[in-house]
Amino acid sequence: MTPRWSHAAALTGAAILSLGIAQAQSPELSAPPAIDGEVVGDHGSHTIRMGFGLSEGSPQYLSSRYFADILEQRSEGRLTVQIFPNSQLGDDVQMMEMLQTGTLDMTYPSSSAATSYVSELAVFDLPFLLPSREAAIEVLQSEAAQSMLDAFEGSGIKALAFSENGYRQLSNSARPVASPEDVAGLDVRGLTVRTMENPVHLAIWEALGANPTPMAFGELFSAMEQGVVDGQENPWSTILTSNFHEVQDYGSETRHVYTPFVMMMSERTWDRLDPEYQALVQEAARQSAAYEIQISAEYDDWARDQLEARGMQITRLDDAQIAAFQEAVQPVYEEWAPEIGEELITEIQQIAASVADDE
Ligand code: KDG
Repeated sequence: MTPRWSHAAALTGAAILSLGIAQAQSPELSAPPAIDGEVVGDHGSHTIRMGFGLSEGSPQYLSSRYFADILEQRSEGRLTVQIFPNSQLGDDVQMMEMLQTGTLDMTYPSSSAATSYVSELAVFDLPFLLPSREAAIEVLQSEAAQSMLDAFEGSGIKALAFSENGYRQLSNSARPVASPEDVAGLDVRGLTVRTMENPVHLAIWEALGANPTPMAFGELFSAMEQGVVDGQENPWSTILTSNFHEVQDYGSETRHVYTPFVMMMSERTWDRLDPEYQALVQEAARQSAAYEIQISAEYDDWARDQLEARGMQITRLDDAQIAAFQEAVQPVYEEWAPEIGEELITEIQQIAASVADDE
């Protein structure tokens, strides 16, 4: 049986105390797999600085710790990784630029933030494209996905692995949302929704009648707190680990987009590493991405239930309600499919359908 560990780091001590008996303190997450590869040769010492937007409690952070542990153990401490979460070093776009100039070694953005480097990544931004997590993971492990990672070559960025950001859900501070009409507002104004800085996401929320406002993730909490935006959309685990429920009373299980993360390194850093270190970095990235995907799935429903337990009113949508959202965002396909490439979309849909057929 896989060992399980109770992950208390997701919550501060104060938060744990304030939860009360009805709320579990942490999800039961699988422990990281044992680190068992050979120790690599001595090719000097390197400190690798890695920055990203999410917090210490997130599956992204926990799996990055595992990445750091693999490198450290298998290099006998010569390769160390310093992790800077919470957008401390910048937002996704800025950190990718820092990778290009060599002022940062690694970052871990949403694929949506990286479409200006590899336009094919925008396929993941299409709404309701990937019907199940199993289908999404099959796509992330496909040759088509590997070609997207390879396509970063020459950009100054070495893309190492895909992992799971997850199904994005709407949250807001204004009202319960069960339909596109609730987003648009009939007698009231449409919701102002923060989106990632990505044109397909803008198109989605325009099609739903919202006022989409692109913004960096690091600015989001205070923008919601100050009422600059009514809402945002992210996986439940991000909503919880970023404490968005403190400023968002309503959640809706829209699952409108499944976005991956891309673990990446500066090409300058990569080129400085001995080939044996490069192979270790690549292997550790794949292993930690697989672990991230596993614990992200474990985290997801737990996070939703936790949000509910902490007072967020969550609207679950039935098939007919989801279909209404799907219909409302149809114009996004009409506008963006030719840009992204009909062939690529069909290829991804076929990979996803092969999983649905197996089930
Ligand atoms: O660490 C990743 C975050 O910076 C960001 O990509 C999270 O999905 C995200 C968002 O909404 O910006």
